[in-house]
Amino acid sequence: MNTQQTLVLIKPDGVQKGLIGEIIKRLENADIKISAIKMIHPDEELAKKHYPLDEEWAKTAFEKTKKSAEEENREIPFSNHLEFGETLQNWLVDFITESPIVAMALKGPNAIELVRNLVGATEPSKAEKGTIRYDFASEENYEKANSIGRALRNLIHASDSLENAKREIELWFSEDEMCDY
Ligand code: FUP
Repeated sequence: MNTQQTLVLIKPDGVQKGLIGEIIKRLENADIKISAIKMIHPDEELAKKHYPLDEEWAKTAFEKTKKSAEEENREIPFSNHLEFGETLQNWLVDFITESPIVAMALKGPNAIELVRNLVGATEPSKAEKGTIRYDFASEENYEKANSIGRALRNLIHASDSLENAKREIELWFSEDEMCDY
């Protein structure tokens, strides 16, 4: 069994919509265990550490956003991933510092992929039915968010790799906050 750890943040929209219990229920029903949990209103410094301006990250996010715009014959006002990355980081920092969030360190078999599958695609309107993003945020899409200059309100962040899971868990939790049972 490939036990992995992952970090989930229930973003401000998830907390505001009263989805904390529903999200935890779906995770626990999928054999995911909570190793640490807290509600926290992050400041700008913590938010920037969570979303560091990394070139690879900016490239991947830019490609996804560009692809979605091209498929819908829309223009996006960014010429390259670096320009996009800076703007996206600001949007994301504004978003996750807006109001309290719930941070969780999770553990379970293939937890990284499993949790991302439960969460669904980045753009909620394109997420599969039955995923958290589709079921509770399907009205949200890149066009709406990009056109008014804000981050996608897509309810959840979930780590996308072993390396990021480790970095993110260490950022949000200290050793003594981690529990085993
Ligand atoms: P994900 O892998 O689902 O976390 O998504 P990405 O790494 O592609 O993007 C990181 C975060 O930026 C996601 F929450 C979505 C958000 N984002 C926007 O808000 N607008 C964009 O145009 C692109 C990404």
